[in-house]
Amino acid sequence: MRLACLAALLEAGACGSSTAPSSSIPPTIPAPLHGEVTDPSGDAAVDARVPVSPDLVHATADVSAGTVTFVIQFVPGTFNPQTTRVSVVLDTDRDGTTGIRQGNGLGADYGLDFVAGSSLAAVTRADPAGCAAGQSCFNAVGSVPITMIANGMQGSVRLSMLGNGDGRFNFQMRHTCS
Ligand SMILES: [Ca+2]
Ligand SMILES: [Ca+2]
Repeated sequence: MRLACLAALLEAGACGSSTAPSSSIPPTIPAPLHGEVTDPSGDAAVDARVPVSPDLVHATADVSAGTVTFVIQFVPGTFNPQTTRVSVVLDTDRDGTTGIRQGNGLGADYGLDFVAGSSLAAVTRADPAGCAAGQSCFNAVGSVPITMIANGMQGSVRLSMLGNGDGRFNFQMRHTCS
């Protein structure tokens, strides 16, 4: 996946913030998980193709009932519902040696490509063997709808589309331009 204009790099683990389940919750039902990352405002790289570069400032990932929901927000006035794209890579097994190695050691097993103009986010699965052979590193496994929100967008993906993990994963997010 070519990253046209790198404006922000966020990373976080969607785990750790939940408290121990109370005795009224059966232990077989995982507590909801929440991950949150922030990025400085005013650091968006200038891109000549768009009048205003989207400036990513905040993203959350919430896992509940077998679904992970990403909410991505920009500095007011910088999100463009026609051209803004956000690429997310997910290390769903939290193992840097599996998937596609990222610069910081994260081993991306799945990807999400939020394309605001299409109102869809493509879901992709890493193909380390194909990638090593010079072919595609991520292959499409489906897509999910994007919902526009104030100054951003959100989308939800069933964990069954992401290898049926337990909902604990590390992720990185990059703003790109379409
Ligand atoms: Ca930013
Ligand atoms: Ca991995």
